[in-house]
Amino acid sequence: MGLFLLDYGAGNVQSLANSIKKLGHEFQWVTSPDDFRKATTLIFPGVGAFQTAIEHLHSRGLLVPLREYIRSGKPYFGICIGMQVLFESSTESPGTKGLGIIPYPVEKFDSSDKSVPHIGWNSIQILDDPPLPDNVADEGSCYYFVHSYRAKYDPALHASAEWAHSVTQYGQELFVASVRKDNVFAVQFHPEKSGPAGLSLLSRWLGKPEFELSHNPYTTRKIAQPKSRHGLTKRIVACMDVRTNDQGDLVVTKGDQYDVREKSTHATNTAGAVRNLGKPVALAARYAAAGADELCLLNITSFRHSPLNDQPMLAVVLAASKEVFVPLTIGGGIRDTVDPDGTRHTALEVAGLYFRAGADKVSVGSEAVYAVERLRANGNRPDGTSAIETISLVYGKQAVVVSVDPRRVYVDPGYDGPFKSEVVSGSPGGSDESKAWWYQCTVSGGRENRQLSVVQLVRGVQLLGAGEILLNSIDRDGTGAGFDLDLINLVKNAVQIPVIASSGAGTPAHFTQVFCKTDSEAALAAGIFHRQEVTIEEVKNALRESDMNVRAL
Ligand code: 1PR
Repeated sequence: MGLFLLDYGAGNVQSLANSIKKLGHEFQWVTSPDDFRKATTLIFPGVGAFQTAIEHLHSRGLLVPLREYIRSGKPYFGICIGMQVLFESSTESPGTKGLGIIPYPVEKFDSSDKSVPHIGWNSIQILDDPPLPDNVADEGSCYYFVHSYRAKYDPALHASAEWAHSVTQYGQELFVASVRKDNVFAVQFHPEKSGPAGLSLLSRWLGKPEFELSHNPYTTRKIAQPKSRHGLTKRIVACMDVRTNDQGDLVVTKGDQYDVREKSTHATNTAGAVRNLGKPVALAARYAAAGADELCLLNITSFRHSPLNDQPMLAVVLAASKEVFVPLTIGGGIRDTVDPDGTRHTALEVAGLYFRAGADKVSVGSEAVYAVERLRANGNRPDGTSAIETISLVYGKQAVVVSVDPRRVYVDPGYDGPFKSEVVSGSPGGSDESKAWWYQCTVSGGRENRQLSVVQLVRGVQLLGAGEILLNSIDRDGTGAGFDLDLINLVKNAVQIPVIASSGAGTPAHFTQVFCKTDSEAALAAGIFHRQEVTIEEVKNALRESDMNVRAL
């Protein structure tokens, strides 16, 4: 069939292209309005901002032909932004009109009872009644969502009842997870990032004859009601710190409190060498196959290189995105850079390169600290120039993670310094009993301390438009002593965006503990997975035993 993919110029479409190739289908990219006439089947994927998507389509003369294509009755499959553009408008960008095929607006999630964006693996409830025997989506599976805006499910509203094919619950809100009517099928989640369940959905849709894709058998739809608890699962993230070793090979390494060099010689003479725990792409594929809900690749020596010349890391992302169909966050060096020949690149260009290579989110580290320092010097008024602001404007805030590297600063009980309101005291009976401390931000992988607290940082980056916090702890990194629960609670109480707890995991029980004692949405580990001391399945089994939602493979 004449399958075309529409790339509106922002957002990661590479993953979808890779998954379609993996499923053995050929496709062409839409490059001109004329391609809509040639297309017999069209997929419009995309993560990003509503306004950017509409403006790109408009400026390339694709908006009207896209509407005509959909109205012509030929099969259309929209993903995320490809679903949202079908609606009349989005409160993400008041004044920007959508295609208006579904006559009601997309609006922001209510953040009063939950973190926004909605990020992670959630279940769907299919509304076809009676169920179709060969529905492309699968009610027993979890799919990966990443969005701040959603079409509310409101069965009293005719258009909602008519279009909503499945719903998902986040907090107490039910929203439209997929729409299906005549030739249109569109999903709010990302099948290309939803592991085997997502590939199966794509495969089933692509495997249907065009006639069937254009003419859905009539079904009535049941009315969904919110349940007592939503289906969003706790995410388990595997993190790979990547750098070149002394032989010039790109390896996954792992520090103890950020020191990645071997200490003891033991049998081999390796003292001082960069710890080598494997090859990045091979490890990424292994973790995805083992059930990791998300992968994180951090280029930990980026501050010494220009990322645009850092071809090995880009090559890693390109190769990993061909093998891995779960979300991929790339960090290290996301900032304005200058090539050795003097060519300047903005952080937005750097991020764009990684998104096009296959990253779903970028993680900003040192640059986020500098941006918040500037923000505070400017009376907490964002000026639109920081990496966080420019990237989130184009790709959406859900694509911007801020990686935080805090370190404890112990103080006397009577401490009266500038961070006194953020001082944490050790709990009675704990190893830190009788101690008090605050958390200081660092840059360049912990090498330099800044006069900024972790609370000031996370509040600042939320204001600038970050979508998620990756919360490391230099004190706990590589220790296996468990997550720093005081730090995680401090940060969770300071922001409304999701938080990934990181550093210190040593046992499956540490994951249960972090989800029982804090509201973090995800937990990340590195060392225990690299050294194969604990498997991802063991972690998930421990969470299941504590009655927590986790994604099955
Ligand atoms: O400043 O934007 O270029 O980003 C640099 C990135 O590299 C930051 O995300 C920073 O956290 C990371 N980084 C820099 N140096 C190191 C290092 O280890 N020497 N790694 C480093 C940070 C911490 C976590 C680790 C968890 C879990 N690594 O990534 O995976 O602590 O470890 P564990 O489970 O073994 O305890 P920029």
